Amino acid sequence: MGRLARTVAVVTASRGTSLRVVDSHTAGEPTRVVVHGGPDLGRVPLTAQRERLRADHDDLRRAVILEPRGSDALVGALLCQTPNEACATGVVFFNNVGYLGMCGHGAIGVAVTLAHLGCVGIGAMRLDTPVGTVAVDLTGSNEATVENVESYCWRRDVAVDVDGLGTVRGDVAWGGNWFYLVEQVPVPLDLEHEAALTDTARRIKAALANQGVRGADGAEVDHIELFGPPRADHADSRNFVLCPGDAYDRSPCGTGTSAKLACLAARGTLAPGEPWVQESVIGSHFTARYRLAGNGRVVPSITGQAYVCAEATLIRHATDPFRDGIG
Ligand code: PYC
Repeated sequence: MGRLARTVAVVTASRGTSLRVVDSHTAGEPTRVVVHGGPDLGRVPLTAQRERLRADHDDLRRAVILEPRGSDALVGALLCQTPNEACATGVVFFNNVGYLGMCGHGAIGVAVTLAHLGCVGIGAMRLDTPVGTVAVDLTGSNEATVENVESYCWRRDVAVDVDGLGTVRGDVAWGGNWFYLVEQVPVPLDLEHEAALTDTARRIKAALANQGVRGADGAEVDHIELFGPPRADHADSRNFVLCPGDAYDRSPCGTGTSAKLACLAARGTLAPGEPWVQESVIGSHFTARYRLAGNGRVVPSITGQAYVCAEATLIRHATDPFRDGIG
């Protein structure tokens, strides 16, 4: 090793831990893929890896997502081993407050990132996640279709009394995360009303929790999805999705769009194979379709575009009081 390289190695080692990340955005929603420096979680099922990450390495999530290295809007994706030979990689998604089941925009971001790194080519791959394997078809260096986990409408027209809003009705559905989907909201779905939309969604979420509305197996309904008419002629609907941790999804939300398809299928208003164009609150789009799973559930496919926007080394200096993020 030359003198300069030796000096660099010593300086780097004295800094503490570093993580290699690749940032992308999918329809405006950021994904930060941790490609090097994460913990070895073992070659065990992804549910167990997620629990190990949560129990023993939550500092990684905090360092990657929270300020001063990240932001509340970020979704992190830790690439990990998978016992499933059919999968290109395992992936655990996380955000500013915890861990996600699946993440549709994130899966598109991971596929585009893997291609950017030269790890995969254009074509089909599978990703292993804590809620099941998903198939990803990378159709170009910036476009992919994710065939998500089976999705279903769990309860239709569930009424809750919401502070300041009165009675609100919505469906509870699974799309890889739990959603409450509301068709009629008194606030326009525009960015200039972001604060009011966030407040509305937070009140609805609190009402669900207080009034005992939960998903299957008592799961918390932690994503709120509000719908309104689209702006673009080619779109079918516009949404605003509040994620756990109170950041709104800049994309139309892949798991939220999956939940929407499940509800449309349950109501008989969208046929298998028919396209559904979901617009986000920032005006970006996903095109979605479903096929029937044969058990009353649907298998959604979500197509979207992602762009790599940064490659970086996150440095967590040993003496940095905010090496694990702020908060
Ligand atoms: O695209 O599924 C999604 C998602 C979940 C949370 C943020 N984005």
